[in-house]
Amino acid sequence: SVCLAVDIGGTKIAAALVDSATNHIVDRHQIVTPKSQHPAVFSAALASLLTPFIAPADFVAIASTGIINNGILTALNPANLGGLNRFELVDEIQHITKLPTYAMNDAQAAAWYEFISLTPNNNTHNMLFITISTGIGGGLVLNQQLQTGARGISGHIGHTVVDANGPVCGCGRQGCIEKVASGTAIGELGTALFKRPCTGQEVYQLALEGNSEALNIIHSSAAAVAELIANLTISLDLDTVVIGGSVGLAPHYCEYIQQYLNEKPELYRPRIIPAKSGGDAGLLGAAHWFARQES
Ligand code: BMX
Ligand code: ZN
Repeated sequence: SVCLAVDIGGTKIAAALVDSATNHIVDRHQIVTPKSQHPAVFSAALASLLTPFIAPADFVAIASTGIINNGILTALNPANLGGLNRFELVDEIQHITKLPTYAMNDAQAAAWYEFISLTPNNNTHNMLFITISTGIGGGLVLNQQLQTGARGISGHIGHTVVDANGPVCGCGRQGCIEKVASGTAIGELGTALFKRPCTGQEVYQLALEGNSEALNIIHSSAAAVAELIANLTISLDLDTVVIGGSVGLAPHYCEYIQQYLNEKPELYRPRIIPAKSGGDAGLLGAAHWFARQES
């Protein structure tokens, strides 16, 4: 069968046709995520992106930012979506495509794909996937089973607190790692430091060019992620952590995480590997996960 896979992130929305037999992407297109709190704006953008892909598809598999429960997207951090905090994702896309439609969280989908992409007969039992991008997302595979959670919440590690006195996150909590270490946070810290509007990408570029203040921002982000990995490893007995997202896969970022972990006792240091499927893990993970329900 052919899957129309959709990946809805805080920065971009990608759509692709995936051949379920081979797990290969045959056609792909992406747009910038509309930043509006009005669901109608979101629906219109999805309709124009998806329409050209409908004819060859048998079903739709969505990986989306936000908590996905019973087909409804609830933003934990509405700031990531221009203030949009509730969207009838499955109903809207079913209405557009007239196809059977399924949805799950983006990081959970990517976690699943990265897990099944590990070499066969591996010894991986407990794996965490972390995406450091617009936000910080996560997906947990425990006892080789993806955890989606009874309410869809499992894996939302971006909202664990790393600085009790830190800035208030869009989720309402103070000092979440997403608020201090995500791509958005890196941009905000750069904006405050250089006293001009900066994106996370610009700050990263400056760090790569040797600007020491920008490099400090990147290092604090990687150090916070390393601390989170150590905490989750000792809670969940993680053996493998896969790093993804535009920041997570940027030059040297994984090495920085590894450096900070190396300072900790051995029990706190799982195997750290960069995501194999880069920006396509969400699309491929949702396609694979829901192909099982279709057949
Ligand atoms: C946020 C949260 C997660 C998501 C993560 C990464 C929202 C809208 N999203 O923590 O559900 O997995 O961001 O999302 O609350 P991305 O857009 O950065 O890929
Ligand atoms: Zn938060």
